[in-house]
Amino acid sequence: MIKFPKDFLWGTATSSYQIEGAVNEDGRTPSIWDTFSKTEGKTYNGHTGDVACDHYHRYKEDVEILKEIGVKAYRFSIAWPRIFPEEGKYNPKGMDFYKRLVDELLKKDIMPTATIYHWDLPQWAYDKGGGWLNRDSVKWYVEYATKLFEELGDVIPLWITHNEPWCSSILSYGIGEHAPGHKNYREALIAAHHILLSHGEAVKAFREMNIKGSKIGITLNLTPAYPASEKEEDKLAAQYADGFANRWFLDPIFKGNYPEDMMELYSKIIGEFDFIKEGDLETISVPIDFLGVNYYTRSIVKYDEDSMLKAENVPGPGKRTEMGWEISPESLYDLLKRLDREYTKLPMYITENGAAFKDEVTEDGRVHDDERIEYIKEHLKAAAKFIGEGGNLKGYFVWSLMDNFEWAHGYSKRFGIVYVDYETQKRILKDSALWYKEVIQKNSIE
Ligand code: NCW
Repeated sequence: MIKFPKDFLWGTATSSYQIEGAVNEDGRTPSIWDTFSKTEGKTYNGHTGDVACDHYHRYKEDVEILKEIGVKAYRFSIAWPRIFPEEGKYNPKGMDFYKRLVDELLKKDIMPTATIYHWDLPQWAYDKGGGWLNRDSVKWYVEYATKLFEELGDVIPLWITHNEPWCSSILSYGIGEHAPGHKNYREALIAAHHILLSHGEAVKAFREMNIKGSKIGITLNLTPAYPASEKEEDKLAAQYADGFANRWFLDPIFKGNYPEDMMELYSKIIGEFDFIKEGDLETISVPIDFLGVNYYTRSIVKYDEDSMLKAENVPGPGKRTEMGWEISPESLYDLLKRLDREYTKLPMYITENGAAFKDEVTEDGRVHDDERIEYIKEHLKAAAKFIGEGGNLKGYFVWSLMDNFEWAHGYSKRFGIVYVDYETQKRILKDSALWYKEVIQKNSIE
């Protein structure tokens, strides 16, 4: 039996566009994900978030489920186009939804944890020069974040400025798999820079408002990279893969600079870094209160002279989830140790960890998702090992509370510990939810 610390924060996570639906209600205007998902060929079978889990109307039932599972905290995100449906135009009706949600959570003694930006950029912001490509996006974001702090600042103990900037920049502007679907590496790095800058400016605004009792941080998706062999060239490939996925975001936040090896590599691809202005890195590296870590998988790479990053992914030996991601709990341990050693002694939270598997409702009306239980258990063991060695890990949020709109994969990938029947919107607690409930109750794993 492995015990967790007494105050360990057990939670689950979701995001607005993935669960809410109600895309035209109470003054909300489209986000880039509405546009992207309605563009032919961008999402699996043309799926959109129009209805999703209909959480906008069913939030009370969903909070009831959270209570049933016994979570201490719930991480959700706020939809920017509900709060500012147009540039500079605040929409109190949109804010009311989150006030109702937070009230419901507090009534049930569940700590609200809010992500300010989980990828649903207002379409109006995109229409003004490409969204995050425009340096004004920083100003728009800070106006939005400040409004959230004014209205909900002290009732939300944990604020997360951004979810996975790697995804909202590289995957969205460089690889093109996510909205807005650009494939331009220079743009990807401009977007990443403005997103990081908006993070720093929002932290500054938060500090100036002196919000009592609440803390602010950022969530990064981190993918440890390992060389395929002991060869020096494979080690170099792993160094670049690490720079690409991890250091490009960790270094500016914790060290106040972009990694030099990556600057050199990238400059050959994108030319001048003229979008980095004086003082930007000071802003990006303003002190935060905690780091959110989203961990799903690792990468193994070998040297490839012809690829942009000089690295080519090779499949690892472990089992894979439905996303095709190799399961590697020991890499979570390596990652946490490395963060502690090289970057920060601040509190860390695993703000997302979980897996998509082929879930089916069986004749007994249940979902026997043993693989997910195994996945979560092994990752919790890795987390516990880190804590046992003195690591400052304060909580763990399963991705996700319930099955939802998995971006470009539509509804074809199920990450939930609660099953959603999209025809009827019926929720069924999977075996993993029942198991997680016991873990929380006992504050330990077997
Ligand atoms: S795609 C992605 N996700 C999933 C999404 O549903 C959620 O909104 C995100 O926060 C599940 O959790 C995050 N993250 C991208 C992770 C990149 C992993 C890279 C694998 C490379 C082999």
